[in-house]
Amino acid sequence: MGEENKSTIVALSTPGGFGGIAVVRLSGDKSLEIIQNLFKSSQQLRHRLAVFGRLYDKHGYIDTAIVTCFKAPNSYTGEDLVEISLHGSPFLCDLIITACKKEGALGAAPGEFTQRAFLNGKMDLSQAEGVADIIYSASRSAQTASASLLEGQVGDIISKIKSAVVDIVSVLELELDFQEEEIQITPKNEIIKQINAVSAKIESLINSYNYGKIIREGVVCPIIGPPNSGKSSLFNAFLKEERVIVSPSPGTTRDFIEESIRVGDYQFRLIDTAGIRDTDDAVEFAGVSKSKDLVNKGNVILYVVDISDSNANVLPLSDEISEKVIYILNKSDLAKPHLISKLKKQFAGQQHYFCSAKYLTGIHEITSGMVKKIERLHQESESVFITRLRHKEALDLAQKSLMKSVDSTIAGNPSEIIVIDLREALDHLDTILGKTTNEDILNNIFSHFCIGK
Ligand SMILES: Nc1nc2c(ncn2[C@@H]2O[C@H](COP(=O)(O)OP(=O)(O)OP(=O)(O)O)[C@@H](O)[C@H]2O)c(=O)[nH]1
Ligand SMILES: [Mg+2]
Repeated sequence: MGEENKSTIVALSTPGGFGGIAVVRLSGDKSLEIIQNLFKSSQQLRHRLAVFGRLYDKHGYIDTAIVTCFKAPNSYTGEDLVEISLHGSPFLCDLIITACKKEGALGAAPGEFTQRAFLNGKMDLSQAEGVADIIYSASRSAQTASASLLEGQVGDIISKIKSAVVDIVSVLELELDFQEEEIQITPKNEIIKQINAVSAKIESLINSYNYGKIIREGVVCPIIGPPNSGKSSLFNAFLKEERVIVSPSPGTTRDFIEESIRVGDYQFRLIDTAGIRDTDDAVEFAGVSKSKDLVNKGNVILYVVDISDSNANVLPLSDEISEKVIYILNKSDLAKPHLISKLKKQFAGQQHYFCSAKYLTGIHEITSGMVKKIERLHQESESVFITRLRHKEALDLAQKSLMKSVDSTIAGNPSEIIVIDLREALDHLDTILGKTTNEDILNNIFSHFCIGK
């Protein structure tokens, strides 16, 4: 895009509400003209210079403000852009936004500033997604991952993978051009080897999503166990111990209560569940479908056992789930000493902690253990990893196309046929960068931004 006379947009870029400062942003061809009609200062407005002055609408004085102008193309959006910092009052912000609209600006849609930055070539689509992610990041690990996305590290890796594919395509197309002449043809084995090398890189990025998803969305951490074992008490104990960062997750109706805590570099989404029936029957356990779903979805599962009950037993779990489980041997304040030593032996092979959720002992050890479990996953992962499902899906499709091209090469198909699949792989990789992404997907991505970003 970037055509002239595109609309000029305005929005509050800071959260609504009262605060020390609020920032209203204008972007588009008329930004400078609009601010000049509303702002009076003894100093001239100049590119990148913060200028102090006073804001007026046609009814009179509004507020003092610092106005910074950025001339196209050297601005966030690539267009003329103005940032107005005024006192953080919803009423004052409304006045100045209304005044900008009267001067011809339109209210910005969610993410429209960043969408314009993308359309004007200031960033690729993966970087734009990084902007949204860094705003919503709620832990050090999420911040680090989104900063890497925003800085273009994911985009760089995708570009490198793309150029490796382009190299293979070039070799095959060169052969096409010189078909009539005697030129050295690259052996099919060599082509297959090169495609497989690219495919291995894609595969490891796809695998990194396991960890990346946890980082971006938080570690899903259901608290399960028989009725009355102390799950809710443990849930409350965590919330007292660690700072709560998010209230119940939005949108979904569920019987489970979810709260997030931050431990170390990670955000854990603790989910208090209803007690699972006391049964030896693993199948019956699995039949409780909601709990089952949650257990399957869980990244770290806290299994609470009431050790004041000397008959308490633990349900058998599949290997896949066992790997994610931490046993919480609760009510240690009531447990008989001989039982504790028996339990230590019984749980020797599994990650477990003794605690009293009621008297808040052993809680810190549990949270450290939860972090340890996640860090193990991290070590298995790439240094740059993908955090967004959209990227994983595009990589999956690219991978499929590469595999098709290998099959095609093995089948002895001519170069022009092999190249079709390779080009398809390139298209899928391009959707990550936003080069061949359709309008609906773009709108969907930017609609998840806040207004003013
Ligand atoms: N002495 C002692 N009592 C505890 C401890 N943890 C929980 N309790 C008590 O055990 C009872 C059940 O605790 P909850 O936290 O409600 O147990 P729950 O697993 O959430 O129970 P359901 O939701 O019914 O499945 C309550 O009376 C708690 O006060 C503990 O560490 N020590
Ligand atoms: Mg409960």
